[in-house]
Amino acid sequence: MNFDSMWTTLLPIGRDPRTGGYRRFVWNAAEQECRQWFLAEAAQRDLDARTDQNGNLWAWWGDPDGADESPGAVTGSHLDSVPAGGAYDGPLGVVSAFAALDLLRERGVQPARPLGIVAFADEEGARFGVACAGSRLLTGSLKPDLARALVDADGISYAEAMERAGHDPTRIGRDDQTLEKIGVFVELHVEQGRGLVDLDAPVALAEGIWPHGRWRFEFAGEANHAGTTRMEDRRDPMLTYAMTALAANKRARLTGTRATFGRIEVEPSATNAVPSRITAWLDARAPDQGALDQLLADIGRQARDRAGRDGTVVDVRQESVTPMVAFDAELRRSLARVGPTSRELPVLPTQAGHDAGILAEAGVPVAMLFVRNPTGVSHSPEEYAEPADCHAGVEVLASALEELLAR
Ligand code: HGY
Ligand code: MN
Ligand code: MN
Repeated sequence: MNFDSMWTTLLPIGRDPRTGGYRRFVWNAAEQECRQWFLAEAAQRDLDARTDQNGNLWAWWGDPDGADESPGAVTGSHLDSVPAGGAYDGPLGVVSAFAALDLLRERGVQPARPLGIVAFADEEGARFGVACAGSRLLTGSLKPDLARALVDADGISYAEAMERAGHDPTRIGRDDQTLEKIGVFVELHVEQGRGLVDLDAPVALAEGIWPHGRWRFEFAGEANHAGTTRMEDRRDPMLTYAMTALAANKRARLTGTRATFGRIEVEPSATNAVPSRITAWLDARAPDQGALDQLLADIGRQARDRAGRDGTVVDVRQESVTPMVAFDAELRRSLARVGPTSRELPVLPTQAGHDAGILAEAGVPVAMLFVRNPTGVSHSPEEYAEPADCHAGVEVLASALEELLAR
């Protein structure tokens, strides 16, 4: 299967040889090399390749602009990674998309509507903080002015980074012309847990995505000498942060939700100084909106209570949010039988965010396929899928597309 050769070409791009992790961030050199890879695969197959105004990559089999055409069946995922991310989260869906198209052509399928392959820009939001920026800009759920003003850790704005990569940042924003071409979207993704290991199955359909978001907590105190300042005279925001992180973990464990502080910045970050400020980012997720709101309210209250005792001040800002997503049940039912056996594909919920969720919010009928991950680990170089399972994923994706292309 062409899957293997494509996978081998993409694999070394942006990989840190020391850790095996990736740093493919939107508009950086590694991510642009991935874009070149995408365009080369599209060219090899004679597909109509385009970069839309928001930097999302498209490759079309058939004419998506044809007046008589039904809107396309679209598949794909993303090529960017989290810091030190794994190889599969995102790229598996894009490589599988090209491999599935090859399989459809081998099967002699004559599509009744165009087939689109997409690689959405900046799904992880690793560089500028907002997840799924490319698909959110496309649907209009991320406002262009807000996106342009986002800055990375080096103070480079989204607009500047995009311009340096040769794209016009003044044109970003809702793109109806592109949206209208998406009649249905199927995203294949590596599973980010052990659901399929437990079920002993290679591929599943997704049920929906938990509501989730990112919040920035600013803990402000007073910088002072680590030796001469008596313990009782300090206003140390590190303590407020530390207690908040513990409280968040406890609340999440007690309520069946998720709360993670995975990134903090310390000012001035000196070993012999009480810090003046801690900025900490909370990623929180829950099975329903009410539970997520309650979780945030509880963490915020505990942070403020502790700040009162520490003589510090807490400010909480939401940076991005994705409401509950339930994928199209009708579409799921119609794809349930495209699996490798006569059994229906199993159905799993997910706590991870995806561009598929953003399109579903915008009213596009969406389905997702998950491929078994034997380690159950994701957002880490430990993320994995066996070649045989990847091939099974391609087969299932091709069958799903075949069904959708006949409509
Ligand atoms: O963070 C997430 O849920 C996803 O993997 N982008
Ligand atoms: Mn991810
Ligand atoms: Mn992903």
